[in-house]
Amino acid sequence: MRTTLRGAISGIVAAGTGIAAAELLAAAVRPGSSPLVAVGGAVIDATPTPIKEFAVREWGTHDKPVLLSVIVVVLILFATAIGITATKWRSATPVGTAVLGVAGAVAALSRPAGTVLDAVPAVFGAALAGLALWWLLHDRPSAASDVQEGGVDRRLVLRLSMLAAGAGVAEVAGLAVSGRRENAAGASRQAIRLPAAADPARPLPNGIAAGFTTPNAGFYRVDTALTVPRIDPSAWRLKIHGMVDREIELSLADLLRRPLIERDITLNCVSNEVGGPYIGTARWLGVPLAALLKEAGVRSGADQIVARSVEGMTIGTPVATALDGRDTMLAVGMNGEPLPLEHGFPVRMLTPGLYGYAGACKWVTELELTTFGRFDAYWVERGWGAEGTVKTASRIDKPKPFARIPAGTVTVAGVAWAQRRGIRAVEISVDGGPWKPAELLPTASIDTWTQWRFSWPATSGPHSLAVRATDRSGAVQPETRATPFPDGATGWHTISVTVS
Ligand SMILES: Nc1nc2c(c(=O)[nH]1)N[C@H]1C(S)=C(S)[C@@H](COP(=O)(O)O)O[C@H]1N2
Ligand SMILES: [Mo]
Repeated sequence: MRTTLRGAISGIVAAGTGIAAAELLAAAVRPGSSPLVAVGGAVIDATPTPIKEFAVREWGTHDKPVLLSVIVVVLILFATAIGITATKWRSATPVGTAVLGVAGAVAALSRPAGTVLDAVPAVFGAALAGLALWWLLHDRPSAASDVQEGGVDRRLVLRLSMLAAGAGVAEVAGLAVSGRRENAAGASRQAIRLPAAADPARPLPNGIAAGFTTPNAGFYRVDTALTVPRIDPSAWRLKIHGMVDREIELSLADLLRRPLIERDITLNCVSNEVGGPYIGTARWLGVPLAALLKEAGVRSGADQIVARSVEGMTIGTPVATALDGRDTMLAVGMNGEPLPLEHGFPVRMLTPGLYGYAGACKWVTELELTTFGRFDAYWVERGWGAEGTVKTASRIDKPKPFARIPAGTVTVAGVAWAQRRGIRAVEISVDGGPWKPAELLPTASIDTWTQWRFSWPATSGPHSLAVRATDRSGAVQPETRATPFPDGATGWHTISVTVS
């Protein structure tokens, strides 16, 4: 029993030492090569779509801390097992830590932007963990016995404390180094002065209700990036290449010298459930993509723009959606500020009428003109629809589901959206009764959501409220429930309330 405990603690402390050292090395010399983050990224990419869906639905933006915690727990269990095994069988030390090192290295190399150098921290950390475990368990003069009366192994306790202290220092130093880098990225973002738009957004019409524009801090975030990419804006470049007559390479300064447009646009995620929160409207500032593509000269036959981001995401957008007159842009500003780091700083794509996974690549560094036949982007490879056209949908925001409200006139309110088509009508059905028109509030454009409200004479008792929208082509939002996979949820948002 005592031997088991000795092995378990030694395994955990040795692994902790190796991991802390690897994280410090990664933070110091090669940001983005953190083994924990690489393993997390590999897990995300390998996770089957239904589980990803579940994670996004259940944990939203917290899916990443949840994943990192799971990885740490698995590491602790593995380290415990290595330590215990090593007390009986010495070769468990090199074998076990080598497995860790190889796993970390493979994860690092599997990252889309991964190079051999990215595998170095994992290999270094695993080697250190192996040496530490050897030192703890096997490095003792065979004759000597340090086990005191009471059973405390002084030598082991001393070595464990030294390693734990060293790991603690390495961990703190690693966090400090990456913290400094984050602050530097934040500072260079704040130093950016965005030029005024050559073609500004129209002022929002009178009568728009509070909540039309989503503040940046409250804007939903969906991406596979375990850590937010920190791009140095002065080193950032965008390359437009592939099926073009002339390759183009632009710096941020080049981009900001061009005439900018400013537009109110609603962005939503294909993973949004009926009634879900992954939608927001912002005032975006950016460079129209059409002009850039014309300069590059898109070759005939090219029907897909593959946007690549600094951390290796690929998002495929139809060429037609950049050239058909809509405000597809390379966005640099969001609600009067440079793009927040989480939302793609310094530059992201934005395509009105397409879900984010099909038109809104964040941290973009490359646009490749190609064909849908030749290349499947990240989500398409995982079974999501290649087209990504936003479906007409609507949501009840007030009252909240299961609210208890007093009888009398109740204002039911919410939003409806069908970017590129616009909303013609919103209707409410109480308790499955006839559809009654809601009042539409003024809106900014067909690319934004439309707010609506409905005066409901509420009588006491339990009630259900359902909403449906009709777009300006006359198509009514279908009742049939569909899951977000593979091309967006359908069905009417329905809530239950109790009127007293
Ligand atoms: N680089 C990168 N861009 C990305 C993603 C991603 O995972 N990585 N996710 C896309 C998806 S699925 C959506 S819905 C939008 C979300 O944008 P937001 O986080 O700014 O709201 O970003 C898109 N752009
Ligand atoms: Mo999304």
